[in-house]
Amino acid sequence: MTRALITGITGQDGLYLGELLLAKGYEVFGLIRGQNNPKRALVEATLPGVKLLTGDITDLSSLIRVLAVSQPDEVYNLGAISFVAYSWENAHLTSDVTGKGVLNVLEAVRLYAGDDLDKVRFYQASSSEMFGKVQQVPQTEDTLLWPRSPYGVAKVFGHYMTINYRESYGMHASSGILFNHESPRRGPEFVTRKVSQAVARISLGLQDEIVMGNIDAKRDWGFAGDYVEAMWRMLQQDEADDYVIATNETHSIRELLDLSFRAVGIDDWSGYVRQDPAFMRPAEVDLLIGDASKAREKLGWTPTVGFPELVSMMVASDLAEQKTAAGI
Ligand code: NDP
Ligand code: GDR
Repeated sequence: MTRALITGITGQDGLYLGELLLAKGYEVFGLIRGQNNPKRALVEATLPGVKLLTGDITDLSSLIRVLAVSQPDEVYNLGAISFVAYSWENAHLTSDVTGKGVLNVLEAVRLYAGDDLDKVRFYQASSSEMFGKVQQVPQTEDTLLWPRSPYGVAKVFGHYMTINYRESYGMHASSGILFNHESPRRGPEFVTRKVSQAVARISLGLQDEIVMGNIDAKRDWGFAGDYVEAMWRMLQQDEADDYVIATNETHSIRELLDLSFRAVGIDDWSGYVRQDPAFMRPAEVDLLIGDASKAREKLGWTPTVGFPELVSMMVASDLAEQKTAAGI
């Protein structure tokens, strides 16, 4: 039985990846932090049979213990402070978790593997946020990195550290440069879920408006279920490498609002949306659009869910959830 260790198991991607690996017959271990993590029950209900081990990616000693206990063939490092807006207000913490945390996991893997580095394969959750200031569109594995947030800078550190462990020690360490991916499991702080939740509540008469930041930014949005498949495929390759994972389409937040409101029968949303500088970022990433040709050619990976389908899926899920919560 192949064994996998997932950090960030309580997050959106951790849940989808856990489901994928369990369906493939893996023994799945998840790193869970805190003495009483509120998401433990959700993870155990979603991933029957998962083995949760306590630890934190800022604590190398905990990682050494978790590697020794789980003895994984594959390690997926998804754990991070992942909310870009939060990273300006918590820049040191974000650097420690999202940046140096990667080094801790790589080092724990190296210590665990000893002389036999081939026995473990490592995946790093890199991000399109590393591209930041627009240099080139669409963005590829070779596009210059120019991060625009403490989160983006921390991800660049983790990305190059992963490449460095591959080149220095010959570790099978791959990095997925994933563009935004969403789902009904997306945290409500991110724009797609914030909008799908609010639109569902507005259509049910439970909320009056949504307060937004910059609605002209553009993102390349895919479905999280598709993206975890790409992570797994990277670790099945003979050679470790870096891959852009994206849909090759970009849409503005305005288009997200259009489609989301239309999904509940509202064509003119201008009266429901207010902008507030509190949601504007000190520096914005204006345009992301990824070229995933390399992943298509080498991994045989293509996205299966388009933007309109993704929006409908999220609004439908939030409508059902809000109706249940309100007893409608
Ligand atoms: P989430 O924010 O949903 O999940 C983040 C996970 O990291 C949670 O399980 C969280 O655990 C865990 N975590 C936070 N701090 C620590 C820590 N100190 N030690 C161990 N674990 C920690 O993110 P996603 O699932 O959306 O993303 C997964 C990864 O992919 C992240 O690294 C993210 O930066 C990256 N990424 C995501 C993209 C996206 O569009 N979703 C795109 C590109 C990259 P807890 O519940 O305890 O807080
Ligand atoms: P992002 O995702 O920063 O791209 O990072 P997010 O959904 O937070 O923002 C996307 C864009 O929407 C604009 N925006 C708003 N965003 C939020 N959250 N709330 C608002 O009210 C709002 N109004 C406008 C933002 O300014 C931005 O331009 C996500 C995370 O998952 C990262 O971890 C990951 O690395 C990247 O995607 C790829």
